[in-house]
Amino acid sequence: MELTRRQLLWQTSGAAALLSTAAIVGRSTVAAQGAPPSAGPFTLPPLPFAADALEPHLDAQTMTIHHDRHHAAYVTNLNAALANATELKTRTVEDLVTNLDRLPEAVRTAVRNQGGGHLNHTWFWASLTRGGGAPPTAELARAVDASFGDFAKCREALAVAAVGVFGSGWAWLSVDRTGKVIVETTPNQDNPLTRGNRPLLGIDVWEHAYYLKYQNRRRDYVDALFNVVDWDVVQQRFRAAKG
Ligand code: MN3
Repeated sequence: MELTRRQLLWQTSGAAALLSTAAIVGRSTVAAQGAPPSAGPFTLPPLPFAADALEPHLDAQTMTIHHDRHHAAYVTNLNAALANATELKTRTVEDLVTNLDRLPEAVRTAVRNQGGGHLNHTWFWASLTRGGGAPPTAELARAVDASFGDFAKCREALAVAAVGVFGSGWAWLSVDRTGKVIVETTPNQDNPLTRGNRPLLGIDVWEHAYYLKYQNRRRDYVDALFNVVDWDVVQQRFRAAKG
């Protein structure tokens, strides 16, 4: 389990991503968990913690449904969409989402929605941990201060962006093309990689992520989520994005 977690840390790095993405989306991790074989090349990675590990902030029932049904559906649908696209099935989902505009039109929307859903959720689970992590330090802290003033203002900007997403989507802490740390939002299951940015932390604001416990109180969910963010993981992603 620890190995899985460490592999997940590195998903946004260049060379490291190429090495680890197979494990993230992959056969070996799931096989080790005894999961049933998937019909396609993409498989559902197990949650890197117990479903109740993030209680009381994120409840076990929401986590179970979110992972076992919603994330699983993105994987199933992605495999179905690419069933006849032999040349695409060998690529990583990160690569597919990054190069969306170069994909055949017949599969582009499916990769955007289902591939994006698979990728976004894989990263999401990996950025959460029981009890949360210490605030950013070192180079990430300096970059956050440079962009937002301080960490509290950064968190507030991210929360405000998350609350402001109309309908379903994500709020992100990302690194833009110039290396600056920014807050951005994407609709549906779009990912900043498609814009050329590097995501550090995504906040899922689809209602399936919070409605059972928080109903329409999205801000309460976002504030609670900050209690279980693993900022060490965010920092690792920042280093990889800058590297
Ligand atoms: Mn979700």
